[in-house]
Amino acid sequence: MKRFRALIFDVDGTLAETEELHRRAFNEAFAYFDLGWQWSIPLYRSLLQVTGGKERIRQFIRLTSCRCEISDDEVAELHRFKTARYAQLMASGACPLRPGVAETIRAATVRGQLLAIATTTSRHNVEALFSATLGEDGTRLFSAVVAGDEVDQKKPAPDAYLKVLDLLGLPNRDCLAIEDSRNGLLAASRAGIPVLITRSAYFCEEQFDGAFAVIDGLDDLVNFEVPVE
Ligand code: XBP
Ligand code: MG
Repeated sequence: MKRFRALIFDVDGTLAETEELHRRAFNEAFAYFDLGWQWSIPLYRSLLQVTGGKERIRQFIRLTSCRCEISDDEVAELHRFKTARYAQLMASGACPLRPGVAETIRAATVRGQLLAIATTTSRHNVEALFSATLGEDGTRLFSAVVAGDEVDQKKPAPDAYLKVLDLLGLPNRDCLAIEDSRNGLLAASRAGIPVLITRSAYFCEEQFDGAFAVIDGLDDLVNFEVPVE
C-alpha cells in the first residue's frame, strides 16, 4: 500500500454494502408511482451488470418487454424520488461503512497518501453516505470526487478514473483503485490503474482476472503485502 501516492475508492459495495438500500429505494419509488414493479435480490443482481440507476431502469424495461411508454423525463423523475428516499434511509443510519474502511482511510491519511472517489452513483448519494458515516468533514478527506453523471460514460468505461487522475495530477501507476465489481475492475484497468478488489455481497461470485489482488474485505489489508516487482 505504501508505494501508492493515492487510493481511489469506488463507493457502492466497496465503502459500504449500499446496494440493498438502493434496491429498497428503487422498489419504494416503483410503488409510489404505482408501476407494479418489484426488484428481487436475484433480479437486482443481474440488473447490477448495468451501471447507473437510470440506465438500470431502462434495462429492466427492455428485459421485461413491458410495453410501457416511459419518457426520459419520467425515468428521471422516478430516479429523483429513488435518490431522495435513498438519502432518507442512509440518514437513518441504515448502512455503516464496511469493516476496515475507516481504518484504511485513516492509515492512508497518516501516510500522506491522497484519497479520491470514482463512482457510478450520484454525488448526492456519495455525500449522503459520507455525512451518515464519516461526519460533516467526510467530504474534505477526499481530494477528488467524480460521480456518475459528471462524465460522458459510466463504468466499465474508464472516464471516471481518467477524470480523477486528471484532478489529482498523478500518473495511473502511482494510484491504487479499490473496487468490488468486474465493471469497476474494467474501468480502472482501462485507465491503467492497478486494482485491489474487496469482495462484496452482490459481486462475490464475479471473476476478477487482471486484478492486482483480491481480498474479502479491507480489514484483511492488515495482512496484505504488496508484491515486490
Ligand atoms: C454502483 C452503481 C450505482 C448504484 C445506484 O456504483 O452502479 O448505479 O447501484 O446508484 P459504484 P444510482 O459501485 O460505482 O459506486 O441510482 O445513483 O445510479
Ligand atoms: Mg461498486
